[in-house]
Amino acid sequence: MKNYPEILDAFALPEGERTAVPFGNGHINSTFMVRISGTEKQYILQRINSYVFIHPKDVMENIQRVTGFLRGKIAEAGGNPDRETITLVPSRTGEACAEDAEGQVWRVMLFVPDTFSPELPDNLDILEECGGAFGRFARLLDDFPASSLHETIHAFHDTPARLSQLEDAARQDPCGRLKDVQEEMAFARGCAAETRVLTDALAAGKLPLRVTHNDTKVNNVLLDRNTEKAVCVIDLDTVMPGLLAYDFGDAIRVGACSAAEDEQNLDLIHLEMPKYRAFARGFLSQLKGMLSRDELLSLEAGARIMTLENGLRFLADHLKGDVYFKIHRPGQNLDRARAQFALFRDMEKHSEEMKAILLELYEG
Ligand code: ADP
Ligand code: GN1
Ligand code: MG
Repeated sequence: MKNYPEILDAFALPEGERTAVPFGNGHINSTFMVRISGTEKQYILQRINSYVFIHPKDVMENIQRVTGFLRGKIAEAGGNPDRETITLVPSRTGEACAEDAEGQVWRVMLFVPDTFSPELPDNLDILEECGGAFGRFARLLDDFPASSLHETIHAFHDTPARLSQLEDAARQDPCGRLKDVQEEMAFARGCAAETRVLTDALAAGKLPLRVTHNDTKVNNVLLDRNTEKAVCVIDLDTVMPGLLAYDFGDAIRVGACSAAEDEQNLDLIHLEMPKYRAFARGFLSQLKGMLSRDELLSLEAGARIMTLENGLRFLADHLKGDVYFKIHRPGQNLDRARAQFALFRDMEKHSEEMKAILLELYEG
């Protein structure tokens, strides 16, 4: 009996005894940390979630192109590309991924050693580092041709479409859960106008499409265990054309919240302005001279809209029977939805203050 998934043998790895243990807290992929006797190096093995990513080869092509580009920029700046971006380990046949007997697609990357990914950081320096990491990511990819990337999940941050998907889930109500979420459904429907803020601005040509990460939870940044400085942005499956507001907003949703994403006591949930400021300072420090006034102020809308959007997505998944986001207890996606809606309501109260901080940090 092997103590690792068989597919590991398909990759160009050193010989030796292998062990793989489940790793990390992602909601989407299945992640293992791999050790091989006789070598210091460690690896990350991941099974790409085929329900979420229906074209995994497109995902891998995007990651190869984007990390290839980043490696060049990092090397030019005198950095270490093996540490500052993801390094894929090819399969024995030279592919970026390998398929198992069930048709599931797997990949292997270098494990970035001596790092940690922050879950709910209270430390403002860590938040500023996370902001800096995602800001740097946007800056380094500023001259990458965004429209040449695959759209790995169609309409990923199309918030009005997310509301429609929630309505579809409610109409089908496959698990009979709709009757218990009437209040949340009413709240979601009341936010229809709000869902259109970013999509309307994009359609009106007010905001540029960039290469964005699109899944900027702070646990998708690795920080150095000793210095607590940002090292690397990971989880590149959703890198595709998008708005900078998505990346800023989704990070604020998690990083500047007073409580966990699935907090059940809604009284504990609010936006923490010092955390917001710290993340924004790091983010904007990397983007000097790149942003118009409209794009700068869109970041505030991004925080609210990404929070609302995740609420819509969690609620839809609760209705569908938890088919998309991994859950660790029954009702967790409903808790996540309620928490996002509570945070969204609190963010609305801080809207003007959020904008003032952006202006002060960028233009002040
Ligand atoms: P998911 O899409 O499921 O969130 P991630 O790619 O974010 O998957 O990986 C899950 C976790 O595994 C991360 O939060 C991080 O802790 C860890 N991880 C992933 N890739 C690496 C890596 N190359 N080096 C070190 N840790 C990693
Ligand atoms: C998922 O993969 P992970 O856990 O970093 C999701 C994000 C959500 C997030 C909510 C591909 O992120 O969009 O915002 O969960 N990723 C995908 O926690 O759907
Ligand atoms: Mg992740």
